[in-house]
Amino acid sequence: MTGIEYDDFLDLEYEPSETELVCEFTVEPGEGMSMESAASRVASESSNGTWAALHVDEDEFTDLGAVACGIDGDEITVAYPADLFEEGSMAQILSCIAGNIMGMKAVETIRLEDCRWPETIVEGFPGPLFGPDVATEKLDADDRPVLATVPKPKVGLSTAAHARVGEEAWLGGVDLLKDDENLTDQAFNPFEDRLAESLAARDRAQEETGERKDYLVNVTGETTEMLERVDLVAEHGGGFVMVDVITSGWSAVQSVRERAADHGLAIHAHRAMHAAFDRLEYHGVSMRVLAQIARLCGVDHLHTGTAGLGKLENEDTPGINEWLTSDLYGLNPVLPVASGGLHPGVVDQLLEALGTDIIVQAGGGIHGHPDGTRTGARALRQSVDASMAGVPLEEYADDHDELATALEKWGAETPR
Ligand code: RUB
Ligand code: CA
Repeated sequence: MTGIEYDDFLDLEYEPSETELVCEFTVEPGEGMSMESAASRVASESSNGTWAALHVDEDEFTDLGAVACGIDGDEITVAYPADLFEEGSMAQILSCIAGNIMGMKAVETIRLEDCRWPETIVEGFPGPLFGPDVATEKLDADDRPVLATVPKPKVGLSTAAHARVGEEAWLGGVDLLKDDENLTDQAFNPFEDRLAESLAARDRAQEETGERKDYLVNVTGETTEMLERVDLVAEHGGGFVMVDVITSGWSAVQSVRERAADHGLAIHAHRAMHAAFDRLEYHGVSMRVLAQIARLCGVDHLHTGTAGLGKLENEDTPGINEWLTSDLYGLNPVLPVASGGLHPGVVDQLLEALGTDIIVQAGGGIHGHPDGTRTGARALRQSVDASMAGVPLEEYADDHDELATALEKWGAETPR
């Protein structure tokens, strides 16, 4: 018989092996609890322990206990044996490393900050089908950032108005039209009508500009419904689907990844609700970890913020983007999306901060242009061209009126 108690899970001498999943947490222990006890309880509750001491027969038991192996100020390190995890199930992994421990009284607060994923776990996941290759495989963006827009107002436009806004933006120079997170299949703009009309507009815009264009249609819904929508996108000749990955859940994302691959579709991941997990610095799950999960599950594009240049709070956009494109046992990289309050006047700063291997996505920053959507799209494209050529925006605006008007309206300010 071997005993399992909450305090058995601490070993500060322990060196995690290459095959273990290693997680970093920020922890504030519960009242009257030492950091050592809190760390041990985190390792226990997230693997095979519970509050009561247990006794098991070793012949009938595989020891899958995690080890709290590091404490550094308010940070703890926990190593998990790979056999604790079911192959290819993100839901199961998260039920361990971000499950009960998020609410246990032994900690006042706890935030999962970072993971080191071993090859054994990574192998169980597909990763992105395309990633940054969409720029050349599905679009004509080559070395410049891919440009995208989301029609605003984000809900309420009729199907015809939505497609018309998209067509104007494509004609002005953006590559991708994107639905917003809360536009799915509502009465004012039904999914299949929108899909058909928007793709017809895309075809006209491609014909007129000679550039490949595409549509990020939001397939988010109940999982079976979502898979049917993925099929419809393929039937109608679309090249991408968009999914609200946090609100849909990772199992649904995994199902979409499988179905999208059957059709050769790329997945654009919107992250609405991520801030419920990552906005607080002392509790929840970091955006960095959410991004890691998204890459494993196989999205091609992921919103990671604007390095503080937009309307929303951002956690370490450059660091997250670097992780998304770093080497991970041969898994394809993810193309990061900068979005939320962007306009032509901040594009030079954005590319300076994040490089050019990104999607630059602007809604209000295009449709709010005083001369309308097509002109707004031109202005955005001009700001990218100027930045790529190393020409200051003000100077480029001397002979580019669309950009000049945008700069007059918004300057280089970060909106709130
Ligand atoms: C863009 C917009 C998107 C956000 C999501 O509109 O609201 O939903 O980019 O945020 P606009 P994030 O360009 O008018 O601000 O990309 O940070 O997840
Ligand atoms: Ca590129």
